[in-house]
Amino acid sequence: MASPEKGDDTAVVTRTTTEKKVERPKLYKVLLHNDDYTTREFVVWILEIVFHRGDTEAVQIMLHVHNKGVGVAGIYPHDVAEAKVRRVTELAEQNEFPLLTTMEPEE
Ligand code: TYC
Repeated sequence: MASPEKGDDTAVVTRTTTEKKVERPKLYKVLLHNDDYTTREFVVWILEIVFHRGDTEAVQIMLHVHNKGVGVAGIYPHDVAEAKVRRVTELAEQNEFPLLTTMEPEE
């Protein structure tokens, strides 16, 4: 149990060794950005292969990015989000598309 300690006019709460604070891992949005050169087909393929989206959802996300300029491909812990960004960048380069992907902390 946490116990307040006195000593001055500030209450201090300490934790015992058995009381574990459970931290939720911070999550990151992986964003796809629109451009004029990457094909719609390639973006849909990326969403299916890298982000495990079904065909209908992949097309919806691609169209959202195409129309709005940016969109969320998926939300992951930091290391997973980083790996997805690297994989998309690698596949885009191999296929000579300028497709840009970034990550940002979720609220
Ligand atoms: N705007 C591209 C086109 O019309 C399609 C596109 C969609 C490109 C999403 C990038 O992240 C993107 N061919």
